[in-house]
Amino acid sequence: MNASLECFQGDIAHQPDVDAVVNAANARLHPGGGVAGALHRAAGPELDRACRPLAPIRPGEAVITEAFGLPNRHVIHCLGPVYGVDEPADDLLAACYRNALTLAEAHGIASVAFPAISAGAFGYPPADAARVALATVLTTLPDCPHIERVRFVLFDAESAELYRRTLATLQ
Ligand code: AR6
Repeated sequence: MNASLECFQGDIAHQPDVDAVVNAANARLHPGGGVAGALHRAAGPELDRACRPLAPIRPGEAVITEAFGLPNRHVIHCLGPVYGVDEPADDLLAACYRNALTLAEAHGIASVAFPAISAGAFGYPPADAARVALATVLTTLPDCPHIERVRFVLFDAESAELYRRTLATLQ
């Protein structure tokens, strides 16, 4: 794999040096809270309008829009599993990362930033979410030759450290 994989603390709505940011969306692709709220606030109402014809989406699915007021070219919207409800959880979470990268590759996108999908309001245990996310990105990247850089953007320092430690165990 030639692509770089990095884990930083930060805000997914402030990643000006990546082509696409990934949204931890809800099924209706509404603004909502958490990652979705931050991205929709920064993108402006045009993002909500662009999302409407694409909704609803199913757990594991990914769809793509323009990024409007965000400093990126695209937003890739993924619906993660609600932990304890949507099963099998690991497979559905893995499908989010795989489908997002496949969509990015099909659009010639070179750099993608992911949040910790499902690890907030959807209740996924953080360590399990980190393991599934990183392992899936590592196994999918060899099939995505256009993608040069993948960044995980974690909201707090502890989560960023968890992702760096987990990545070290997988490489
Ligand atoms: N930048 C980076 N990470 C963030 C940010 C941010 N601006 N905001 C939150 N996080 P969540 P989910 C972290 O709840 O679990 C929404 O209401 C957060 O600390 O955004 O997939 C939607 O509308 C957590 O670690 O996504 C859906 O209904 C992770 O990002 C639902 O929540 C994901 O938290 C989706 O739930």
